[in-house]
Amino acid sequence: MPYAYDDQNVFARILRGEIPNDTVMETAHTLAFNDIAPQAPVHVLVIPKGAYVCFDHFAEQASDAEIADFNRVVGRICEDKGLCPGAGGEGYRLVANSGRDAIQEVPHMHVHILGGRNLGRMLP
Ligand code: D5M
Repeated sequence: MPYAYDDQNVFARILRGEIPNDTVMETAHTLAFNDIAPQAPVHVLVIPKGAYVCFDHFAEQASDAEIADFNRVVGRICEDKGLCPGAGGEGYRLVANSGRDAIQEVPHMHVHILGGRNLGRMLP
């Protein structure tokens, strides 16, 4: 079944400049901005500019250039925020809620970068 993308979702509207965002980084294929309801001292959302509903849609149908760009933005933000455990930081968590069971609120693929505090165990 083809993926159905709702172009009225809030991140599509941010990408069209219809609603403001607190931009952290922008590249040709990717936008990163602070979450409106931060759950940690660092809570950045990274989204592709392309119309992808969820992680698997992006992973399967985005170009290599889009995927590489997206991953580099995630890595650079972690680095800029001083989170990278390999470089003296205390670490971070990446979350990509996808679909109903994950309670994905916004149907435009996004990764949460969470850090700046002990995030606790996610799995028992
Ligand atoms: O998470 C969707 C996330 O998107 C949630 O943490 C709130 C955030 N959000 C919603 N609207 C905005 C705007 N306008 N700016 C910034 N952040 C926003 P999910 O993984 O879909 O449950």
